[in-house]
Amino acid sequence: MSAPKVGILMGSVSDLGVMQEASKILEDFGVPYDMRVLSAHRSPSLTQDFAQEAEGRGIQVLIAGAGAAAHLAGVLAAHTILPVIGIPIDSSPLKGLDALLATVQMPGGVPVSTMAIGKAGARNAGLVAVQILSRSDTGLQDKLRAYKAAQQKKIESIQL
Ligand code: RP5
Repeated sequence: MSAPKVGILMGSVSDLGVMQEASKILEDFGVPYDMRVLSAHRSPSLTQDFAQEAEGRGIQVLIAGAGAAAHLAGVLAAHTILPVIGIPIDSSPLKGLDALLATVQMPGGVPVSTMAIGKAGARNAGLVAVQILSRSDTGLQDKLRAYKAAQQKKIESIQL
């Protein structure tokens, strides 16, 4: 198996159903990834270690999903220069609005590129990771063009 180029992290195994939308995209584009449960609150030192070691392992992008008081993406961003894409997960009574604000409202200097709440956000996180990697990979550029063309074809084929 090839070395992972993307890290997919989630705060709890209960986030897996959402985060698999990101991993499916990476599989479709043939991008190797390392997917793990890492909690900013429940396993802070493991989270820090992962963030600090990721770049040296050849990982180029981190995708992090968490719900409620969602600090995972921000904590990862604090410990790495890799781009971090955050996904707010709708796992709390506030249906992800809490996670959205916690993920998107990073203080200046520590960016987290925040996607939409839930599955659409996870899917788009996978696509943004592919877009970042595609800047130095023409094969991925071709696959992204084909992905866009397929979406357009689907719309064109709708007959009401
Ligand atoms: C967050 O709390 C996780 O990312 C998850 O979305 C939420 C609930 O976690 P569990 O109590 O289901 O483990 O940290």
